[in-house]
Amino acid sequence: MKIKYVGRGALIGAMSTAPQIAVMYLGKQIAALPFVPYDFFDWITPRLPGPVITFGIDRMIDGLQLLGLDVAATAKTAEQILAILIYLLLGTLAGIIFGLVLNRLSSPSGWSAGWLTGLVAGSLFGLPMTIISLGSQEDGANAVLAVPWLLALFLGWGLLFCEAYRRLSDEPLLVSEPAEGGEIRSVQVLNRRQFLISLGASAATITVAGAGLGALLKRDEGAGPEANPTSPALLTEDTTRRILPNSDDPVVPAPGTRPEYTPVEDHYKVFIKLIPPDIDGAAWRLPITGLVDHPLLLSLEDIRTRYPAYDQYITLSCISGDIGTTLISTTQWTGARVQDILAEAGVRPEARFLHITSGDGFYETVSLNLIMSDERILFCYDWDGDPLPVDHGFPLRIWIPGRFGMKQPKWITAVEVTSEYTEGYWVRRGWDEVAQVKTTSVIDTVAVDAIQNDGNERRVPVGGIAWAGDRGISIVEVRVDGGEWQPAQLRAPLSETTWVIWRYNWSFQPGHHLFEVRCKDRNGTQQIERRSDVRPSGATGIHQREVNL
Ligand SMILES: Nc1nc2c(c(=O)[nH]1)N[C@H]1C(S)=C(S)[C@@H](COP(=O)(O)O)O[C@H]1N2
Ligand SMILES: [Mo]
Repeated sequence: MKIKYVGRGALIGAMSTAPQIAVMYLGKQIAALPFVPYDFFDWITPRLPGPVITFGIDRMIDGLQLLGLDVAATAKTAEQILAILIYLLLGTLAGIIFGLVLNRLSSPSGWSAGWLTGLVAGSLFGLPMTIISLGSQEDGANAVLAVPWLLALFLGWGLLFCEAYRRLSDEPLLVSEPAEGGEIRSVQVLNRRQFLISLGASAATITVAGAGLGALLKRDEGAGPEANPTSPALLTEDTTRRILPNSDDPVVPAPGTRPEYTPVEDHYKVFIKLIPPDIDGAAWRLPITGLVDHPLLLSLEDIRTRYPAYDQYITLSCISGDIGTTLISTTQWTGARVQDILAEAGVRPEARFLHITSGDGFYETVSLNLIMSDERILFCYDWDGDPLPVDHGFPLRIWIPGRFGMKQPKWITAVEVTSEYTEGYWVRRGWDEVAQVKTTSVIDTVAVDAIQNDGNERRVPVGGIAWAGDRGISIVEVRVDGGEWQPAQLRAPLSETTWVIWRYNWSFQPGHHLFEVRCKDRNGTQQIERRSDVRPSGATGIHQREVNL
């Protein structure tokens, strides 16, 4: 009996929630109105214990890899789908709970005010959701429109839910039309069935139409910095004909090696929110406050023009990437030295740390000792000669050589100079405090379709990357089928802070083979061969590739 009620509540809950999601999505695409499934997901994830999130992320990455998908490109989409499913589940759960309550209330008079019950149910579900959603909106989001919009959507949800529940209940719950005659029961059953079918059909129609229209109207999410360029001159630079500093190097990458310079649109992306903050570059100001003699309030133009600009080819990598990860990319970064900006602010002697906060709620603490000992640390505003893309931290992000991405905030909104240490966003969730990158090497290709004849020998180009952050790479070695380690050729890197492309010409033998690679950093320190997991300090181990020839 109870099971039946639970099932009914779940069904109607889901049927009321699906079209609501679709209409919300439409509102988001047309008028940038709040989309509660994303807001709820972004609200709940930082409140879950760190291991739960990282476990979820790991399983998702595993799943995507199992499906043969490019993790860097699909992780966000998968997360967004997950957010929608979670919200649908929430609506289903609300349906179950309200359904059970309604059954309790369905004593003779309890139902006479069906619409009132609907409004109450809608408010009970909608009020917390509205508060969460409004709390997550960026400054400037239109609350004047958002509040009535969400109110209408949730009251509508409650009315639809209660009306459908009443109509589908076995007992004639609403007594305003008393049953007459003997065959009324079968008529009711027929009505219920018809009603269920038409409810399902309308829910499906609204869902499909809303989602489809929404997808059609999808606002161009990448339009941010391009839409209001702060430095038009830089946009005219032709980046397709960029001449790389090592273009005359004799070591040619083995065919199938990843591009040495990652096209910006292919650069891996990691961020905590489902949708990155879209900051207005013209209105944005960076406050530098705390233990300084002269607090600063800098515009993007100030940072571009008041301090010398430095270009640096940089490889960035995510600590959550396993051995052979795709969460690593290389581009040219441009910015001002953090040392130069702090010199103008005048850091007081008792200051020890920079506390950096971001537009998406991310935060990280950087030690002043580190900053004062490394002039290369930059506040960056350009990538590949153009303003940072929205996804990559427009208008400003920091670069700290030799550290994983998790220590390097994007979308910086404030810098406070302090004497107090506070744990950064991911440190608080159990990841390494220092997050120094691990020395790593990867086999990208065993290019059997590019065999070269070298005298009597047939040689197969094998190649990939090696990386040790700013520690550089001195040696890469390859071994086949557990034999001797053989040195590979190294291509000059784009800079001392990028990966190195290596190549090894292996003399062809048919059969099944195991290829392995290892490397040493510039100091001669061997990469750690022992296998360890990504958490908490980044993966170690030897990358392998099996090939059937
Ligand atoms: N504000 C903010 N900064 C952030 C993050 C974030 O979620 N929010 N993610 C960090 C992590 S974990 C990584 S790996 C890098 C990724 O930078 P990218 O997306 O530009 O490649 O940004 C770092 N900076
Ligand atoms: Mo990361």
